Amino acid sequence: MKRAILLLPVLAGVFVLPVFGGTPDVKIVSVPRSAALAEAAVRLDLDLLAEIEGRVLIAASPSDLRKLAECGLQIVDESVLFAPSSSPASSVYSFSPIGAYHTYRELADDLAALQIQYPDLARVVTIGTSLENRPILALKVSDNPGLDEDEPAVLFLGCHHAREWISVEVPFLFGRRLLEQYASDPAVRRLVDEAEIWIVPMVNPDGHDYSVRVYRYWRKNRRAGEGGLFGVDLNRNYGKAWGCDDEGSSPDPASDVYRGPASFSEPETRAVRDLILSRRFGALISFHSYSQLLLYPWGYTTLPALQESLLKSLGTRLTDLMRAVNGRDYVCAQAGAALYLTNGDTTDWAYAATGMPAYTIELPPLDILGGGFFNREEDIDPIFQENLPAMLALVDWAIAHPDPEPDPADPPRRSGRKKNPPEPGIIRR
Ligand code: 0X9
Ligand code: CA
Ligand code: ZN
Repeated sequence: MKRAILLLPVLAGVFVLPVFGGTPDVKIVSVPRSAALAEAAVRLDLDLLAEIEGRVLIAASPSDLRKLAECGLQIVDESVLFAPSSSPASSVYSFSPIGAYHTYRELADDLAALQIQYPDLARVVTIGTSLENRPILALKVSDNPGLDEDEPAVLFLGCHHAREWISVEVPFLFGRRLLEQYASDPAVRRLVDEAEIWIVPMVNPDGHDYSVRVYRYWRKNRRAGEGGLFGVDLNRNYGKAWGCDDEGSSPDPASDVYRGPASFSEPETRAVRDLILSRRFGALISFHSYSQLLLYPWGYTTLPALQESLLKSLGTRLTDLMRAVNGRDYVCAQAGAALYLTNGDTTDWAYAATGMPAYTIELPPLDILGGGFFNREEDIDPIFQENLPAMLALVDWAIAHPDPEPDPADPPRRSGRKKNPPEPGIIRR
């Protein structure tokens, strides 16, 4: 999956963002890795994006290109490889720079419009502010949305990773769907009445914006670090087993899985943490792409969680529902055992802190041959449709199982219970 693509961001520098879309000013070029390039990168403050098979990808302005040429470096224009995905059929009718996908601005506008259209059911809440000062927006869907009703809450997150554009759309469409169906569908009405449904479609707005404007494969946030290295992997920055080894995350700021200098060093992860600790959350899905998986804790170890059997049986029910819609197969498995180890990921922390079932869904496609991070615009709706019954079922489950108990091995919610000793048998570095 994604990490197999081996995009290893290297040195990056400050540069002025170009205009949207076709990036008329900035080209993505590649140059062979060499001492001359390393020297030029520092001197010219180049925005180095990644290294693939000995070639370094650079987001280069016209003046960068001139200077690179003056250095005698062999430049290959790779821009076409990184063009935003769009299908002419739908984009022709849309003025959006990325077609049916939401930019941050479009998302903010569409969420605001939902609140205006459904004032009795929807609130847009700013749960924090990104590094580049974008409000991190949540849509709260509930009866009496202006009140804290002390109902079980369920959380749907999208876009920890900038390039996973489809992961914005599924939670957004879920919110819209609940609002549209409330009046006519008694099942939806019951869920919205009895729970608070929280949706944060774009946890990483800065990274997403960078992926839209400059470099489609950007993954991390846009933290500027020492030596011009950019980005913390937000899905390695949470506080459960953070940095417990260098396999599940990296201490190297150049890495695509850089965990940051401390747990919750990033405002984006703090925003999610503070939301989760602010009320009674009973279940969570964090959407990513791609691979068609539904993963449950732990991710930091191959050992099972205390609630393994619940996490697995509920997860399997969800994947059964998903498969039934379009026949597309999603595999349910423990994250650390089935995929690869991660530490500091969202769902490990959320499960540890609250005891709620917390799932990562890796949306389609199955693999790079199916398009990798590039889902066609026409696939957005079918992908949403096949996730919808599972999302509804999880809300239903949370209503029936209020107030999860934290794993006794794990930290308590802010409001209450005492900290217990670490889980036996797990060696932490
Ligand atoms: O590596 C990640 O953060 C997630 N995959 S992605 O390709 N979207 O980046 C997977 C996180 C799930 N947790 C574990 N595998 N432990
Ligand atoms: Ca409610
Ligand atoms: Zn991801």
